[in-house]
Amino acid sequence: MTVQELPGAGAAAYRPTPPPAWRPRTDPAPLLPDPEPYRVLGTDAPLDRALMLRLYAELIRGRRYNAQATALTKQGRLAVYPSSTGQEACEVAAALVLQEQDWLFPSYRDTLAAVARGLDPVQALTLLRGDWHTGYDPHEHRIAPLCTPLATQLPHAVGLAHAARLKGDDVVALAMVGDGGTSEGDFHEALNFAAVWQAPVVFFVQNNGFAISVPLAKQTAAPSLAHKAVGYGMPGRLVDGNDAAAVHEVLADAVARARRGGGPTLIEAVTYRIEAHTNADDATRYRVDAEVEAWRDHDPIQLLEAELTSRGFLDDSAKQAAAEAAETMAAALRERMNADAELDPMDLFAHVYAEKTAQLREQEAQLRAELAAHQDEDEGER
Ligand SMILES: Cc1ncc(C[n+]2csc(CCOP(=O)(O)OP(=O)(O)O)c2C)c(N)n1
Ligand SMILES: [Mg+2]
Repeated sequence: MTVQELPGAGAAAYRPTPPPAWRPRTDPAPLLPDPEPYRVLGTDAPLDRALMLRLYAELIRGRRYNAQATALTKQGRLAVYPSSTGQEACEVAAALVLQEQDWLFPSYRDTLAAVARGLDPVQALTLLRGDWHTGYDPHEHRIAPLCTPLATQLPHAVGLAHAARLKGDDVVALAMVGDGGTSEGDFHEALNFAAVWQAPVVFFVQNNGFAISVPLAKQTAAPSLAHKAVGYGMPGRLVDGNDAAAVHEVLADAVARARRGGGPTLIEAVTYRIEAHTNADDATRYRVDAEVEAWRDHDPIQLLEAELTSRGFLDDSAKQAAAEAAETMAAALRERMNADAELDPMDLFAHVYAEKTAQLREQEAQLRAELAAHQDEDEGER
């Protein structure tokens, strides 16, 4: 039975609109991204001095945090670290544009965004150390767990934002995802639901050029990732992801739009992953040094520092204060990460299911028996 044959539908039966009357439901023109990534630094746009200095201090701290976390992997204190070196402008701006009641939905690459939002740097690394599932209470800072399965954080963000709107709560969700994550079904589903529901969500894609070894050209044939927005009926924005002032402005506009009921936005920040995918990856196998060096000349810290210095916003003492604060953070992180965590291996089985499956119970019993046997051996040796 087709829709037209529905019993009782009568004169009101559905009929496809005949072609001459067809019009786009939404004018696509305002949804289209700028032809070039939006930039602020290097233009004569006015800059908010206090905001720029805050961004600068956070970028310095963020770069130091990335370096320290990477060093901890080499010392065996951290299992794995996906560095956001070179992407700090995106990480920091994402944290700064949100209000306290808003939610951040980060991916595994975005520990820095979580830290810039106020999460304890050690708690942010708990998962990557292999100690515990998330390592922090998501509700405390309104930061969803750092998400490893690509793009699955996006439908979660939409669900939370939509639910908040139905309840009348003033909440915006900002969901971060990589260029590779845009090829996942979850990306499509999240954007479609968000646009249909006009949910207060901002989708923030950090296009850092690669999904592990897969370059963007093999990932998509779209004119840009921002163009994908048009297919769902939301605006797409393209921004220079290494221009902290521009990223902050574009994200802040999208968050404000979502907050006033204007619906979702898709933002593509064009940036570059300076380090390998993680410490477990060898990037020299799939890209040349010259490319990395070219991006180093477009470094987010250098761009902001040069601009703020030329505008007379930044002097040597402010630079020194930022560097010292970053060193203090790194020293504390080192010290705390060097302490052995006290872990109970049986915790592996807690919080996986509300009711443990038979297989999980069996594994739990097996581990308990093995641990008891080891304990007996240890006591026998004494
Ligand atoms: C659903 C799923 N498929 C595959 C993977 C394995 N994987 C981990 S990271 C990654 C690349 C993701 O690249 P991108 O989205 O560009 O993020 P980036 O690492 O560059 O920040 C892949 C394929 C995964 N984590 N989840
Ligand atoms: Mg990527």
